[in-house]
Amino acid sequence: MFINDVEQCQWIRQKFETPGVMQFSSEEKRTLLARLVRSMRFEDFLARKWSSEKRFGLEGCEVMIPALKTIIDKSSEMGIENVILGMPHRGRLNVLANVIRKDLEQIFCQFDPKLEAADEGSGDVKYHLGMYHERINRVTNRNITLSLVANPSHLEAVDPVVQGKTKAEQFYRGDAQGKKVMSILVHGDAAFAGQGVVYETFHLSDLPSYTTNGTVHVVVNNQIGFTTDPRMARSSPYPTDVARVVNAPIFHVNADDPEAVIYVCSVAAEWRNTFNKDVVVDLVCYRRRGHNEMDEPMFTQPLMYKQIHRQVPVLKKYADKLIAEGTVTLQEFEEEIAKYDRICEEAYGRSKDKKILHIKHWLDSPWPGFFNVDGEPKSMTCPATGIPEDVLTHIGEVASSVPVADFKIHTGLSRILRGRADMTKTRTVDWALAEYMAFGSLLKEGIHVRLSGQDVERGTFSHRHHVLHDQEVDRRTCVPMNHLWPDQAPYTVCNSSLSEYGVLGFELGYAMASPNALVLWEAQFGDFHNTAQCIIDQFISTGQAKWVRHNGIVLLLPHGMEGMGPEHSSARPERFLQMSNDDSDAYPVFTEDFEVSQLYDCNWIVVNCSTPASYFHVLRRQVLLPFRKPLIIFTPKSLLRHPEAKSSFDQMVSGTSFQRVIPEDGAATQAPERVRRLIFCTGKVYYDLVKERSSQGLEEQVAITRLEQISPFPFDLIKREAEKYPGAELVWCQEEHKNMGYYDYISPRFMTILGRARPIWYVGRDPAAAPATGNRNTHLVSLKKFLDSAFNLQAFEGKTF
Ligand SMILES: Cc1ncc(C[n+]2csc(CCOP(=O)(O)OP(=O)(O)O)c2C)c(N)n1
Ligand SMILES: [Mg+2]
Repeated sequence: MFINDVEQCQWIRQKFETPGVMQFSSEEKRTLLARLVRSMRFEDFLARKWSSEKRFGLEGCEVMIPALKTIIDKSSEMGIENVILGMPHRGRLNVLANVIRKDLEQIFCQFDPKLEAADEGSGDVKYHLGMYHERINRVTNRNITLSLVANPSHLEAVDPVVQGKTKAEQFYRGDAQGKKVMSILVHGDAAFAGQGVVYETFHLSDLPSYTTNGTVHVVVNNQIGFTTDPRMARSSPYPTDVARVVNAPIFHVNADDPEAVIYVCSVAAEWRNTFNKDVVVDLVCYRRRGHNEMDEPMFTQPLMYKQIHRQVPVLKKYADKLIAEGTVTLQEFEEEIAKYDRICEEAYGRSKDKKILHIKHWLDSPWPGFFNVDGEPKSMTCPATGIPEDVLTHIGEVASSVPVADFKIHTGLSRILRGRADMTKTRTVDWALAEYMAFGSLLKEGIHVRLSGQDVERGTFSHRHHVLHDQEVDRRTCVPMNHLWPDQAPYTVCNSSLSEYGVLGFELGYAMASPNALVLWEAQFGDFHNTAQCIIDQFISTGQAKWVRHNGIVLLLPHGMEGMGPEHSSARPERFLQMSNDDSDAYPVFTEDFEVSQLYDCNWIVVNCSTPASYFHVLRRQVLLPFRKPLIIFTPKSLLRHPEAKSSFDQMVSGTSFQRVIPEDGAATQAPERVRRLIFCTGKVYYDLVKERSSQGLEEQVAITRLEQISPFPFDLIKREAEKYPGAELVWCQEEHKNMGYYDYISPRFMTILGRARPIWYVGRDPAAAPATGNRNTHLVSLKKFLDSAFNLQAFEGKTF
């Protein structure tokens, strides 16, 4: 035990060291036996019917089912109404059947190889799917909602997702103490010890904006193998090490002693309810079969498995005990078994009638009212994202003020606020103010906004300042965004722990809970997202395809080549674009709702805004769309303070909306037929290009058009732009290296939309291994070199494509 709080230690001591604490009524013992019967006979049934199928059975740790049910019963008794579970493969089908109570035929039909998938994405294997179920808890007779969050193979990746969803459910219910909503995380012993995200998740448990007020963790610890020596249970090393690091109590219990297991589980639930802290129950068990049912464990562990095969199953042991002490008769026990076997057989019969697999039956987070009854968006339009001028002005005024009395802010900050006041008066915004306008206006419309990440309150680049700190009173803070309107939705801005994997997973889970929120995660610098790659690959890019679950999470990834070295430069746009599912070779049909239907069909949206107004609109569009898609935004660094990177209120007022493409609007448009070159670009390089064009006096010969939305690709608008300048050479210019950035993504799409009749020439940095040089001079030389090529009108003469 690694608890240094005396009260907590005494509490635990009293629970375990008081003589005779572990007393059960015969009713409780019979319930335990019945639950063990279900647990064991479920696995037996699957083994009999589908002997050559993987199911990751629970044999050896059948007690996990009564263990989880005890935690739920006890928590329900203490007032919990909603339990969110995350768990890996081991025993998952059994948990679905016997804890969550998924219909058995729904589970059994998944074993039918002929089951046809409804057209709802690419799906997932049966032991990854999620589930949501509202029912009456039989023991407490109270309503309880149980959900099991869908997860990928990647062990433990679901942990922070479950925590985020739990936090959100608590938040929306005003359950600040976690008395109504809680999470349970089940772990394998090896994954629990080895996967760093376990630690990242535990670490969030003590941070105010991330705590779920305690989680009960259950470890299925089959690592130590089979032993009859009870001391082995105490020497199980791995979970203990993890618990030591995270300072949570860990209760080891022998899984062959069902009464001890359920006692420990009820103590764990009580601990959580009493102290609002995490707790670990380590079920020390063995694994009767191989890793999966197709594995032969005797290949590698012959002696251990000889012993395991001699081990009497826990159900038989416990039944013998209860029969011997007279709590049940042999006949009652056999009837209990026969009853459950019959239930399984009948469900099996019904499962054969199922011909179609609907993944939506396995949805873990339904959003009632958001879609129509068929689960489709209610419309295929997106309202204009502009807002009335007085709303902009009001937000600007609050953003430049200190809305509480006697609050002394830093003089440097006063200067920043004065700057915001001036911008508001002159009807302009910079990046930070545009973000304020987007968040503030959504809050007005009842949309909860949550921004999380390292140092997001101030902003990595010290531009945001969403939390004001009193310079004279320690820890006195003020969030002006929460002082906009009396009946606004709440704004949460929170500095996270120094984690990407855990925190991004958490925010994704938070965004799962409700569609009526804007949930954003900001990376300190864009490249740090790669330590959260598993969340991006396994959940964000693929989540909807696998689990029919929409998610509107926004990733803010600071990006830009500014001579800062190989890191802190690139948010790796190429990676996101490579995972975008819009077809590069299919010439689209330009229907009236092309823009929105393209968004509906894609797996995520990738944008790189060049103006504050663009950023404002895309944030608002994210919530106004009639469906949810993850949004990846490459955000600027130097543009945060660039004098040209400002937008007028005119670009944000009612009637305006997000422009996927911002066409050239200067001198070149006067006589487009005379334009020699049309440069397409995205993001910050636009400002370098405009400056260079002006210094070379090429405004009439060269047009510059910006892609604000890169994916899904704005085929329609690109076509229009290219046609506007029939005599122009088309160039794609990017500041990233050729094998990075956007080029590989945009190039085939340009070819498709241009019918391969005109080339799109590349201008940018040469291919490279590292995303940016560490040498400032090399950076500037390569910048000059590609800007020269961009305006060298002879550069591609005579070249073929
Ligand atoms: C991140 C990750 N790495 C590797 C694997 C492959 N893998 C699947 S199960 C497993 C063993 C898990 O052991 P444990 O956590 O003890 O669970 P058990 O199967 O013993 O219940 C491994 C390595 C995986 N699924 N995820
Ligand atoms: Mg294991």
